Amino acid sequence: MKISPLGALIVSCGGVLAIILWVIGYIFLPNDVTHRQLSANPKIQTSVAVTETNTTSSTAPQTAAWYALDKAPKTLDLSITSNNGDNPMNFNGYSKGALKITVPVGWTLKVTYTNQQTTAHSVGFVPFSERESPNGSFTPAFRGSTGPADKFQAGVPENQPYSFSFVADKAGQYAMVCGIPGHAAGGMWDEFDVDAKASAPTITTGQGTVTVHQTQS
Ligand SMILES: [Cu+2]
Repeated sequence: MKISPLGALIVSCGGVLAIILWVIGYIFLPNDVTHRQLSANPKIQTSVAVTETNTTSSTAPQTAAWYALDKAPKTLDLSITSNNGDNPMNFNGYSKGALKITVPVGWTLKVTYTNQQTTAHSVGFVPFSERESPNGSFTPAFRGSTGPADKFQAGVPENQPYSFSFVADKAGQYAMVCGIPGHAAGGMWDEFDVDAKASAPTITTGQGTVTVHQTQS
């Protein structure tokens, strides 16, 4: 096969041009395109640092507790649940005064109530003398302390939480009751105290008294 001089010239020029372009690219393109300086590139991560999460330590804060200080001052968050325990007439598993929640006078309570049972229930804060009221006639102990009237009186169905808040502005002994007629009398009540001398909220059960320090996360 005969090679034409013109063809040889074009191929030669093409080769020279390619070499020139490669040199220009090598010098002027940024490092992350050419990877010519391996030491200037980030090292490939070959191991993952393990961060200690401390979830099982006995000193870990009890973030799952149903009570916590709110971010707002002098405010206690309560997550009250009527669970599917042996006794359906319960608040967080406690009934007939087995639980006592105490707050200093003037504190605000932010209450979220969840009923986990198929039977309707509710929660409200009433005078201690009404803790076993048989007919469901209750008086709010504080302004707004029985929450929405319809929910308190008729109860709420399973897993439809509702919230309300009130200011515990008068010292004394009170009760947390279910508003459904017969339920409080059947044991669905626990104690709520407003203490003029207390400096922090406390939760008292058969296991002792816990001072609430943990802020809601
Ligand atoms: Cu009830």
